[in-house]
Amino acid sequence: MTQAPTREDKFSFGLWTVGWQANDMFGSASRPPLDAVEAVHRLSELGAWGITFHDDDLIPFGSADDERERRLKRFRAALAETGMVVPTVTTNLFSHPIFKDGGLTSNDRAVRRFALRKVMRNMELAAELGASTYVLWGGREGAETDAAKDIKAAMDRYREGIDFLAQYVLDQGLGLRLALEPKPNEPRGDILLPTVGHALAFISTLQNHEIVGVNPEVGHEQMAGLNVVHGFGQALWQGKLFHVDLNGQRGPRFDQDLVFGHGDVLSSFFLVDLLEHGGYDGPRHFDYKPLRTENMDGVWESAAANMRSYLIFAERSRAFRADPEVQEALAAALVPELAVPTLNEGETAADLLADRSAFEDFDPDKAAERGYGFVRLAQLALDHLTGAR
Ligand code: ASC
Ligand code: MN
Ligand code: MN
Ligand code: MN
Repeated sequence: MTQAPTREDKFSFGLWTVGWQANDMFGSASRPPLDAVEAVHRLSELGAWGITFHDDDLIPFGSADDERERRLKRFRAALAETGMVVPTVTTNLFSHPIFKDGGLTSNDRAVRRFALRKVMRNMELAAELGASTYVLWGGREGAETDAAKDIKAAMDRYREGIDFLAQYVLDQGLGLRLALEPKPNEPRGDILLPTVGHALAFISTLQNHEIVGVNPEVGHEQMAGLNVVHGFGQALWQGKLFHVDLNGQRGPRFDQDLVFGHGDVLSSFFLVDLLEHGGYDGPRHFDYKPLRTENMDGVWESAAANMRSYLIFAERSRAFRADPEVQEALAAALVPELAVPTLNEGETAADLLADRSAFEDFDPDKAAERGYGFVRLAQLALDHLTGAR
């Protein structure tokens, strides 16, 4: 029933996902380091299409130029051998202690200037490797105490930094679009641009807003208690869903980065339905962490599981939509009617005021008697999702 993943599915993985050695707050690494070249080969064999990375995933922070070149050469060769692409690249502005108060919004101006240079350098590499999206996750942009940060100044510096980087992309012809990734907290107590909504509002204030969008992560929205389908949906509606980070999360708690589908199953189903049928054509990128309990066999098992989950949901979503009973239930629930504009073409306020059926002759109590039948729809979705239909 469910097909094996192919390149056409556009599945991509962060090098830091399968490469995570599972060192957490309470314990040391439970797995050996993973060579980037092996990651490219193994992911390719599993049917993935792309690989993404933070600068430091590929080239350890502080590497000398010849070491950097040596690593890049091996990586490029692995890409050429496998046909794997690098659709997206991002910067690590969170691991080194220099970024403990942030990169683009650190109180220390010298740190902000260093952060800009780190991003610019890696953007050039991204363009050279053929990437079209540059993700910026500001994990350290934030604070633990409100005494520490002048929020208006921080937003000024955030805007200055993003606008400057976007201008650099335009001036250098790097062909990248920037995608900001929201997260409410962790590692900082509170992170700036905590949700998709905050990020979209921020982007609207940018000079270079045309080439800046969002990269929402399933679990990050859920950490904030938000509806992922609504968040991704609004970003898509605004033409700002430049990229996605798919994974799993169980409600508001620490960032679990579970395999996609291993968190909120229903929400994952409706998210895939949105991506597959809502006009998103970017990478299906997984940003997850293989459980610390797993050895390397389990790592590859978990990588395959992400893609399998996605393909299952995609297939179930097609079955849901094709079911005549679902179509009838959708019509009965007036779902298609929401696509009809509320006003007639060219209708003015005077016209609406003159329409007695809209108000004077409208019987709200009578109209309120209608049931929408949403429960029936929800159950049909669950039936399809579970294979009961
Ligand atoms: C990213 C990104 C995240 C973080 C996290 C680092 O680039 O999308 O969610 O870094 O994966 O562990
Ligand atoms: Mn996460
Ligand atoms: Mn992410
Ligand atoms: Mn992550």
